[in-house]
Amino acid sequence: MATNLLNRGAFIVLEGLDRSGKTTLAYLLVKELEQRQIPVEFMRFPDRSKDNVIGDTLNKYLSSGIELNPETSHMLFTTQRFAVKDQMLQKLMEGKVLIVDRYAHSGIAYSVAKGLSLEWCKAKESGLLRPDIVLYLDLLPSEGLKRGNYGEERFETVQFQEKVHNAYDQLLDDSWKILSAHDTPETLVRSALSNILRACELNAHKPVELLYQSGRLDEKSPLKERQPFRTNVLSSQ
Ligand code: 2DT
Ligand code: MG
Repeated sequence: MATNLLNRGAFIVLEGLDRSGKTTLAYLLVKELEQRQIPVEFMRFPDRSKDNVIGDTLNKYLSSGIELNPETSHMLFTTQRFAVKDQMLQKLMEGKVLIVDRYAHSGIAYSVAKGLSLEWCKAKESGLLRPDIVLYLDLLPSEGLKRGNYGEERFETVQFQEKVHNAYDQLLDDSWKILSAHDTPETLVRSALSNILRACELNAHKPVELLYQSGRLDEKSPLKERQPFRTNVLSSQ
């Protein structure tokens, strides 16, 4: 076991179709972890902040205010993730659990649903931090319709969500835990929490891996020694 690694936090991603309950579950999980005195931070992608140019552009795109071709929108979403990669690693190394509402898998699934190839999309996400767990909230595409405010945004049609659902299926790997979005919040929290606590224990002394790459971050060159990349323009965090 590596001895030069402090207890790092676990990197947890919540994924699923629109209206699958990711954000609600994320908030409940943060509360549960805080109650247990486990350091935790919540993040979400995309960051729609109007005070950064990419966030503002994506916000307009999602609410159908502007058009972008699929490659352009894909790369804007991806850029936001790379822009905070170092900050995310820093937080994990400080022992914080990261609860992240959507990540690279949304990026790939929604772009594949638009017709881009899986390989092209995966290549763009390669080199990001790899989540320890992806908690996937499995929702029938037709069920989303019955949940509140459906249809307000660009991708909220049953036909499109069906394509996203199929695309998510192609991303499943051993880091995924499938939860039924139809379960009660109490059941979801219980099951998600037990997965998270196990991941905290299992990964505390393991280096963070990289997504869709075989390499790992070099344990001998801690992030602290690296010059942080200036992300002020891209990120409000
Ligand atoms: P919400 O804010 O309701 O989660 O909607 N999306 C998201 C992409 O197309 N690519 C991405 O990389 C990410 C993170 C999914 C955000 C919408 O943006 C889509 C729904
Ligand atoms: Mg949405």
